[in-house]
Amino acid sequence: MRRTTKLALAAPLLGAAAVLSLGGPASAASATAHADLAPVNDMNAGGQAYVDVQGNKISVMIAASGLVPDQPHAAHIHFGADANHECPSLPSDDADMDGHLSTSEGVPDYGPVVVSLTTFGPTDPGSALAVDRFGTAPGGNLTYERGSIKVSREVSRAIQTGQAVVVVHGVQYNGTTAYDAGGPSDLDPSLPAEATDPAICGVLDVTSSRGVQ
Ligand SMILES: [Cu+2]
Repeated sequence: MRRTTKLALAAPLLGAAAVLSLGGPASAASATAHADLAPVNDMNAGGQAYVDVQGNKISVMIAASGLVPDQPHAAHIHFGADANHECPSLPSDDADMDGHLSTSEGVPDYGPVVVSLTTFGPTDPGSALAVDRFGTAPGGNLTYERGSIKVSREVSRAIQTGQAVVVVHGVQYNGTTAYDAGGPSDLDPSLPAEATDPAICGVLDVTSSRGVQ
């Protein structure tokens, strides 16, 4: 219930920010984008992501549910110039045919991490697995809000042209609420695959824009 209320409030707020930016410097391109987050692996999870771009700064809001409760969920914006700008799907993108989509198996679709959606501290790709700085989804619900995240011109442009993808990681394969299955993670063999495999994913579609780039 709370999630729905928050989403209903957030969309107009982001829209208002875009309108206000009309009075800003002509060089500061702005856009708002939205992603419908759908399950990548076999989980009953989903959510919404909103990104507001103002030049080289972005504000991000994510509301998701059905995630593994009380466990860290790495969340990123992914983009690669050579990627498909899509989310991966089973079984076609399951390269090793183990029945699960790993983060690496999705890279041809969504590209590498370009922004780490941490709750505090650095947001660069080097923080992609900073598990102590991501949301933990109390009760399976993830609510994330962070403003003034600095991004490169390339990433700003990728979002403004609908080529960036939001991915929230952390899945459940064996019915427990711990990250303890799926074999070793493809990203960090010291972690179980459940901790890093993608849970929900959505392409950021531009909902309004002004002065692209
Ligand atoms: Cu990611």
